Amino acid sequence: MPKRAALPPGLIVRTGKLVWNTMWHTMMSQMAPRSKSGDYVRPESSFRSREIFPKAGRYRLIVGMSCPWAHRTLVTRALKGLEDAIALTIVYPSTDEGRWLFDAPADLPFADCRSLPDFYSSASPGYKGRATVPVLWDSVANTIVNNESAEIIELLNSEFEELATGPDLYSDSLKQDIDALNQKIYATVNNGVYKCGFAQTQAAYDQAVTELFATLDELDEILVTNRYLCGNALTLADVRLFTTLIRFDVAYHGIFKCNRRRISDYPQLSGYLADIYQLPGIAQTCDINAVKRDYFGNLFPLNPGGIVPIGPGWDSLKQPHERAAIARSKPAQSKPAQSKPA
Ligand SMILES: N[C@@H](CCC(=O)N[C@@H](CS)C(=O)NCC(=O)O)C(=O)O
Repeated sequence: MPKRAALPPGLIVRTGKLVWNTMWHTMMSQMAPRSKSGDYVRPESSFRSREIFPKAGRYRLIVGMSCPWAHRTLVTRALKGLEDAIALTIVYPSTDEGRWLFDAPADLPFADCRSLPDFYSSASPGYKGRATVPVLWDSVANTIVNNESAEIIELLNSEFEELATGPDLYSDSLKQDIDALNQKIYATVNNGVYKCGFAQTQAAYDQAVTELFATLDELDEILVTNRYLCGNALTLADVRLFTTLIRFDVAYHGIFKCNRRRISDYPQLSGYLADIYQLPGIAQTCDINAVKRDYFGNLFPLNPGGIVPIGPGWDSLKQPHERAAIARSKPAQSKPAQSKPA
């Protein structure tokens, strides 16, 4: 048989790059809208009501277990002791449709909804935005109350007082400190990890990764003297940081290239993470298999082979930590970070 002439390697590489880059940028802009300079820009949430009629069984949270924004609401629900008062529906990502799917929609009003986008359109006909988790659903008014995690956790903290057993996580005396920290942590850490992972230019990645680790370094410093970010009491600022930190070594370090250091390399942040993980009810809100499966298995443009890496696990979070000693030995100090624009 005559041998067929091999294609020149240069041609294969150039064609492969052209096809892949075109596909990659198209898929990335679907998954992660970006600015002209290639920075990831998270879309605004659409449902922003703050009207709550606190009654056990009236409200339901819809969450995906891998999502750090939804996880904030689960952690707050647990810290406030609202598990029995506020129901839960878990959705799962479809592997090839880029949307959340219901496993058993029967406990929701639109029983024929298979996916979260269907649910959003049934709840709000004509809705054109993204169908994101978390969702706070009002089963009496049959409406989506709010789909912005930052606001849902404030509502869970303050509007369910008659039903809640947990402490105030956003007290008036700490509000200013909490807000200042939140602003910086949102821009550079919570959303910062996504800015690293979804960057479409080297410059956008370089900036995001530099800001991310600058903030982590600063937070580690604060935690030398403070058990929690604002002192000895846990607040919503900790809730918001926790759900990013717990995914960091397992997912963001690899898939989002946040790899200057791991959280387990930070002397304070590592113990702080274990401290919060070990608080009553919190470990039950954490699902490492969902985190690995969804980040590595479902963000196709970032991991086309879908291979899920073996490590690391969360065993270190179950080990004893010394954080309580900080509260005993030192007066609480609040050191709000200087806020910078995103
Ligand atoms: N601003 C929202 C963001 C929530 C968000 O981006 N959730 C992601 C999962 S981690 C989602 O549901 N994405 C589906 C989509 O964008 O279509 C919040 O904090 O509540």
